[in-house]
Parts: sequence; structure tokens; C-alpha cells
Amino acid sequence: MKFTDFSDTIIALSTPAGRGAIALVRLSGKDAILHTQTFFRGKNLLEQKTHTVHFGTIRNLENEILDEVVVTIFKTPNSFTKENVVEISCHGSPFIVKRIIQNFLDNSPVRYAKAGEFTQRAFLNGRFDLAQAEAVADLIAVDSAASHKVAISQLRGGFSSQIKELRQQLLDFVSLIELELDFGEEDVEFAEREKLTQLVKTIQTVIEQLLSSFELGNAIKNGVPTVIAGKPNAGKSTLLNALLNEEKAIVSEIAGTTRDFIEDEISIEGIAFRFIDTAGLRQTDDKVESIGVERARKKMTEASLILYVIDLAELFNQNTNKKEFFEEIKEVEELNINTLFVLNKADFWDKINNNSEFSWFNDWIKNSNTIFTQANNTTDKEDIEKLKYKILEVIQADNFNAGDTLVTNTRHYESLRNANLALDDVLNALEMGFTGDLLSLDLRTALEHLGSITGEVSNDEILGNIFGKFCIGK
Ligand SMILES: Nc1nc2c(ncn2[C@@H]2O[C@H](COP(=O)(O)OP(=O)(O)OP(=O)(O)O)[C@@H](O)[C@H]2O)c(=O)[nH]1
Ligand SMILES: [Mg+2]
Repeated sequence: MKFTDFSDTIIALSTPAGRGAIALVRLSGKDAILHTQTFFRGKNLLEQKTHTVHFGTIRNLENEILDEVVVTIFKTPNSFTKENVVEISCHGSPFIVKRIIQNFLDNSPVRYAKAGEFTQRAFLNGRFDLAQAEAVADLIAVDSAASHKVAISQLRGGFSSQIKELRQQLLDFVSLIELELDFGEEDVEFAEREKLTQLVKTIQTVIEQLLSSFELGNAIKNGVPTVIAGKPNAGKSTLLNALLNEEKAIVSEIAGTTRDFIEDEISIEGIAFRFIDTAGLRQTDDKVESIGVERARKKMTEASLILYVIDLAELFNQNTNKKEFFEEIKEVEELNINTLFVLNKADFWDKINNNSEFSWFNDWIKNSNTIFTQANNTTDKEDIEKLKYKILEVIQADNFNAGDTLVTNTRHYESLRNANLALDDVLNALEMGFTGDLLSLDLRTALEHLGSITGEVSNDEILGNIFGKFCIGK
């Protein structure tokens, strides 16, 4: 999708499609007020001040009343898009909305807005930068307290100002280096190489912090898919029910109870976790169960967090041997996904702890990410509360606070990573004592990547990609 002509006036429904008490039709463009006036009976809108509200009717060319409406006008540059904006609040019937919009399209030069075009105009008119425009989309999509906090802070420019500052510092250096180049053959050095090295290193530290915040940022934005896995009968479904505080999954002492996966979402400290209970992992001749086991393995590979449930009763009763146990653990660890080992049926712990045959298990616990639970204890839910905190710790959300800058957007993450790689090249060039022209090339690459985050550097393709994902009317 290519956006080119922004001189015209656009229209779209800005409230959700469907029936409601009120619907809001929005127009933006140089002549938005003029074109509205053509169909509006009430005060002359062209003579009204910005940020004023007017009651009247919208009529078609045959003077037929389409609806009684309230019109709000925002004059350039004091509007969302910085253009003249008119908001028509009409009765929330899809039929009325359609007639009003159709009337504008048929009888005036107004055209239908493209997806995200209001926000794109706001960006192109300098209302905010690209990262902030993306935060508008995030804000509309928020569904948890934490994602709300992050989107608001991004909309207010927290992330953007940090990126712009880094970029400015680099830009100053590039200017100095390029000044040297202007002096051609003369051996001058305006840009102190030592200082540049320091600066690049400092900037890389900041970038690396931002990069490492992505995992959490992404988790907060999209929720954390958390798979509960383990051998049959370990207590996975019991654990799911305890976390949800609801009898969601069937629990029984028969191994192989859960066959398909069962999932539900809860919020822990404002972060959404989607818990997915799966079939117990084992070899089985039962056709349906083996499909379930396959699905469980697939879910594990797609998880952001695995709660791997270990059955202490089985460990004790079956006298599970060390070799078998470590083979099982190794398989989980090889997935390379954040894993918390949940030692369930903690009511059996004393028996294991007092048995020297299990000293290897004790040693393993000390060096692993584990937590004890007694998932079937319905009177005392302390274990489950502790588990929730431990989960936050594992995804490093335990000390997350509202002011933190978090990268939540894949595009930003990619740009930061590319900027960081270009800065590696700068450091290399500095170390090798490369000439200014080569240095400036690598610095420019880094600048370009940083600039693409906030939109100081952008092209139609990037913009089309970003705004095309918005809904029409946003
Ligand atoms: N003693 C004890 N029993 C538990 C505990 N947690 C669960 N159980 C029991 O263990 C049995 C199996 O529990 P489930 O939750 O069905 O186990 P599962 O891992 O979902 O089993 P599958 O779906 O067959 O893979 C049930 O009889 C539970 O009541 C616990 O902490 N202590
Ligand atoms: Mg189960």
C-alpha cells in the first residue's frame, strides 16, 4: 500500500462497527470543515472557533435529514492529525453511519480513509514520531494493566527520547568526522577517537539493555504462553486448576487423563499469562493419547515459559533412577526455553529428603530453578501464591516498574540489533585505525537504524507496513 496524496479530505467511522448509542464519524483534511458545512444545518461551522461543539442536522442534497448530530471541530494545527478535523457524533445505527459516509463520498470530494491514515497523517505532520504512532495501535490493543502502562509511556515518548538522544550524540561525532574529510589530505583529527570509542561503548550498553528488555516487553504486550508439562499423573491439571482457581481440567489418579490441551488466561501483577495444560509425556499405544502427547511436545516448543511438573510421589514410590530422571530433564533443557521445575506432591518431600538414596536429587534441586508445590491442597494456597511470584521472577518481571523503558515492538528490536551490529563495526574500525571515511560509513549505518525507530529515517514500505496494520478510522 502506498500513501501519497495527503492534500485531500478523508472520512471514516472511528468507533467500532455495529450498533451503539452513538457512533463517531471523523473527517480530516484541509477542507474537512468546508465539506461538512455543505451538508450541515445549524450554525455556520466555518465561522466557529476550534474545539467547539455544535448541534444540527446532516442532510443530503435533496435536503432529506439523515440524522440529528453533534459536530465537534478542531482547527489546524490543534487536532490529532494537525489538519482540520471534524468529528460527527450521530446515532449509532450502522445504517445511519453508512448513509452519512456515503453522502460525503457521493456528493463531495471527500474520500474514504485508508487503514491507519489518520494516525499516519498525524505522524507525517509531525504530531509525534513513528514509535509513538505505533504506541497508538498498542494502546488500542491493550488488555492488561502492565501493557497499558508500557503503551502509555511509549505514547508519551519515553522510549523515543532515549533513542533520539543516543542518535544525537552519534550524529555530533559523525559531523566532526565528516568535517575532517572536508580537509582532504591534511592530517587533522577533530573527532577524538578515544572519546568516540567511549561513546560507542556507552551507547552499546544502553542498546543492550533495551534489547534485553524485549523478552519482558513482548511478554507484557502479548501475554506469556506458559505450558504446563510433565509425565502423566504429575499433577499438571491440578496445578492448572489451582492457578485458575477453577475446576477447569479433569483431574484423576488415572495416568493419561488429559489428552488434548486445555488453556485459560490469568493476570499476575497485571501481566497476562496463558496457561496451557497438556497431556502427560509418555510412550503410549493409545492412538488418541499419543496425538495428545505429540501436541504437548509441540506446545512446549512454542512456549515462552514451561512449568515442568515433577511428581515427588512417583519419584519416591517408583524409586526413579538417577539416569532416567536426568534424561528427562535434559530433554526439557534442550528446548532452551525459560523453565521452572515444579516439584509437586510436596507432601512426599520428607520421605525423599530423609532417604540417602535420593541425595543426587537434593543436589540437583540446589542447582536448578525449582519450586515445591502441593497443588491439591485446596485449604492452603500459599504454594500457588509463591509459584506466581516465582513465575514473575523467571520472566524477570519481578522488578518491573512503570517508568522502565521496555522494547515491545519487533520492528524496534530489529532496528536496535542492527544498530548494535553497526556499532560493533565502528569499534572494529576504531581499533584497526581505519580512516575517517570508513568510520563515517559505519556510523551512518548505525544512525540509520536508530533513526528508523522514531521515523527520522523512513520510507513508503516501512510506513505502509506499520499503518496498514491499523484499522480504518484509526
Ligand atoms: N498427594 C498429592 N496428590 C496430588 C497432588 N497434586 C495432584 N495430586 C493428585 O495426583 C493425581 C493426578 O493429578 P492430575 O492433575 O490429574 O495429573 P496430570 O499431570 O494432569 O495427569 P495427566 O493428565 O494424566 O497427565 C490426582 O489424583 C491428584 O489429586 C499433590 O500435591 N499431592
Ligand atoms: Mg491432566
